[in-house]
Amino acid sequence: MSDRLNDDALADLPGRVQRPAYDRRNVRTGIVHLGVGAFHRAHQAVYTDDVMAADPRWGIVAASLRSPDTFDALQPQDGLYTLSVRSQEGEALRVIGSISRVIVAPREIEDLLEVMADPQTRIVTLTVTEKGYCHDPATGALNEAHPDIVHDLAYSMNPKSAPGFIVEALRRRRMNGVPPFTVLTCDNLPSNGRTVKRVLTRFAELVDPELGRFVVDEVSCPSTMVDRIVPATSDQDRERIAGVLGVADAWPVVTEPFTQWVIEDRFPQGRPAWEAAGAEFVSDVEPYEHMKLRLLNGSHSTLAYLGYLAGYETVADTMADEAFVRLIRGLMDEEVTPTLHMPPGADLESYKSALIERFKNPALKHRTWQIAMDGSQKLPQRLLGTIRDRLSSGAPIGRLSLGVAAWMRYVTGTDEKGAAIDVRDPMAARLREVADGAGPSAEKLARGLFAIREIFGDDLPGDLRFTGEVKAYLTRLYELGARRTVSEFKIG
Ligand code: CS2
Repeated sequence: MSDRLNDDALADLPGRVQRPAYDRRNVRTGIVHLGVGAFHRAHQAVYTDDVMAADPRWGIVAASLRSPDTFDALQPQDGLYTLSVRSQEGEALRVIGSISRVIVAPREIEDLLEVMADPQTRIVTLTVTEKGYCHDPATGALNEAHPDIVHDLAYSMNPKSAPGFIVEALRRRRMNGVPPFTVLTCDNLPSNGRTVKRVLTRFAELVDPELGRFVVDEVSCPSTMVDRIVPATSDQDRERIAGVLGVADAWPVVTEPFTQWVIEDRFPQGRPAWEAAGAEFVSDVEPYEHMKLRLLNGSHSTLAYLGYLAGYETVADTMADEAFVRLIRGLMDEEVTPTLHMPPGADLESYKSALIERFKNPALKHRTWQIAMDGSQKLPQRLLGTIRDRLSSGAPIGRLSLGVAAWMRYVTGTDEKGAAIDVRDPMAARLREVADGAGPSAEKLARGLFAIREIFGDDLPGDLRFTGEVKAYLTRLYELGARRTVSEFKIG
């Protein structure tokens, strides 16, 4: 018997571990996924696994656009991995079988393009994180100076980026008379379907104006709202899970019980019946997207920067401090909720209370440092859009501004005790330069960062109420530290 999770090991797993309810040999490929990180494996791959018994046409070929790590872990496991759902009540384990093959894009470019161009592939899903769209976060337009885009436009048959792969595969399909696949983005971007369509259209136009028209007219890019908290897997998780399985799983994923997926129902080539697994199909995702990005992710980023600076390792540790709970509840109730326009029947009160409980889940070790990553790509849709709405109606922005100030304090790269912060961000070098130039001056730091228009746009740096509040809170963060700033928080 194998000492590793794989098809042969399934039959001998202990009874408490749920396993695929279908014969994996009958599964065909209907979906290609780009960006096979933990989030995809704890979310879309699970919804798909749920419907596979009823409809085996939707197996997933999943590609890593960069590192071979996921391939190395899952290839010896026949694509199988364990989903661990953790809460205070305990842990439920389930083996997911919907991923039939993992491809490492940089070394198997042609294989990936081939499967994307195959008529059986009807949907290309994406979780490539915010920065993977190679767009300008403030405007949502393709960043034509992005090194991967410059490369992919010059060598369009050998792409590196997600837009490069998708457009080349669409070009091949068009040439072969195969209808385009539906492009389903599952990243936390505002109007994510519209954003990916804008980026793909521009990229295609630059390759060939006719291809650009084809993308505009023929390619469906429904928007989605995706939600499930999935912290990075730790070695402790691996050990604990292997202990139960009786075999090793090199890369299980650990998540919470909550999961939500709201999708616009525009799939000209068909789709799995994901509604049978709990997904919600609607005609317009935008209100849900705003709700989630602004309430969940806006709070998450605020907690991550302030919590990290206050010395808290995880979100749950941060939320064990009542002052942070008060701040976040105030942020949601007073500053975000008035900007949301929900359809009748949506219950924001329960949603927000559930969010507080989800953030408090002590069984999840979601590091503040992990969420703090890539702030330059996240701030616009998580905090700045809300701030713009509030400014235009003259409403208070205190807690939102504190969130932005905490990000500024964080990206200086030095914490409150003088230790280095490992700031991960595609703009890290530029942020560092501003911070170094500013020295200990809050005023200079704020001014330098506001000038980055890819983040703050052309409008916010000129809004004195906004810049004044952020500077005031940044000064407090320097003087009092994050913990006291939060516990003594008052508006203005
Ligand atoms: C988090 C998200 O890392 C982050 O930036 O805010 O990944 C968050 O956990 C998910 O969006 C929850 O659905």
